[in-house]
Amino acid sequence: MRTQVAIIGGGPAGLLLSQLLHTNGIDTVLLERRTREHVLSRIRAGVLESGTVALMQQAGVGERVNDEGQVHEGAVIAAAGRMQRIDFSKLTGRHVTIYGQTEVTRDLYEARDAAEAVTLHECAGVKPHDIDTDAPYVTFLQGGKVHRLDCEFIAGCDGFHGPCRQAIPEARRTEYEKTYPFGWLGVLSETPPVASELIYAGSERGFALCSMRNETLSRYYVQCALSDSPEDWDDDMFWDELRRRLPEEVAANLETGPSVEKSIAPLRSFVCEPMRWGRLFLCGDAAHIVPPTGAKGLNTAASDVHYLFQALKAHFQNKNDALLDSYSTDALARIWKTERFSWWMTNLLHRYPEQTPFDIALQNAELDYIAQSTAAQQALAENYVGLPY
Ligand code: RFL
Ligand code: PHB
Repeated sequence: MRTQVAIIGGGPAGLLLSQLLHTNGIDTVLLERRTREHVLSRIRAGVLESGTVALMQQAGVGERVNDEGQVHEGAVIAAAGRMQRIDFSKLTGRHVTIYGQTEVTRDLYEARDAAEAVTLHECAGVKPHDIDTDAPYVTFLQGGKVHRLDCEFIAGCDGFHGPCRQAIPEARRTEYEKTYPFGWLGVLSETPPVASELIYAGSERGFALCSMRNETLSRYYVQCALSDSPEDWDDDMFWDELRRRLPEEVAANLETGPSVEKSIAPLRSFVCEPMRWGRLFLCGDAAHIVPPTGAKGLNTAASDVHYLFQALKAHFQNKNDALLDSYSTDALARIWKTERFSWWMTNLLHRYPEQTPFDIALQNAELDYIAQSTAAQQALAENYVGLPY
């Protein structure tokens, strides 16, 4: 088998890259470890930057997000006794769109079907070879047989646990990591959202987030211990804890119902440098992770896709490799700013086990500063709606 770009991983990064390349006449084969149903059932991100939506439009999958995505022109920070609305539109002239990652991946898989693009599911033992030569290839096991895919480039879109990052020699790779001493317990419920905009709440009992997917589907989170498992939390416990962390007037409006999904995600910041080795290019969670507080995971994967797509297009259409050569530097410059923002927002709103009264006073001072300073609100809004590519 031969293709121009072998894409490892069929999450949002791999699917979006493949579709963008396909619409520009560049051939790809996408290798995914899991079934399509499994990929489509993972409940993850819900907030899209306008740059992410623009990329979907460029890839020809913008119709449903345009029709069904909810435009949000602000969000609320509810902490230190006040509810502070951050007005994205007024402060930045921009907005975010509420549209689930499940829907993004569904739209992309449907576009692949329509384009008859090659997707191989349930590929085991996927391994990149000869990435530091002009003739890289990938081997994998599918249907009980070993296959070889020859290509010109490999895009490592295989998420945090995939094999691509490990293919960069350990001695030449630097990994920066910070783990947080808590996780997020998330619940999806078929109830109307408690408010029309997202509410990020900091409280003495810890962080909580009120989010949504549409008018009848809500997504809520509470900060939890890393040792907790979803079975430790029945639905009533979850709703009680969520109510306690919200301002009274919000809690009073909370409509509860049975959870349709419940999961715990640990919080982590992680960056791998460089993001390129020879003809292997890492993209998305394969190269970096952010804690979900700033809603940046999926959006950062999309910004990598933007840089890599432009670079591959310049190579194949104009024989110009300048953007391939600067890919790692260009992508990392934006990633580090997003890492900073996600870390900052996490620190602002969570309770830490070892937190001292001094630390808490600083959090309150910062929240007070945000409430009083348009410049501080603008900095938050500018990062939240997404920094330019
Ligand atoms: P993904 O989505 O992890 O996709 C990688 C794909 O690669 C496949 N794969 C392999 N394929 C072939 N061979 C192998 N050996 C492979 N190993 C792995 C996987 O099956 C998968 O299909 O990475 P990608 O495309 O970079 O997209 C990134 C986003 O998915 C991610 O940043 C966000 O979902 C992060 N994230 C969240 N971000 C937000 O902005 N808001 C959220 O609320 C939010 N919640 C979450 C999240 C990530 C989570 N994870 C990864 C545990 C909740 C969770 C639980
Ligand atoms: C979500 O809707 O799942 C969501 C929204 C905002 C975040 C994180 C997750 O910051």
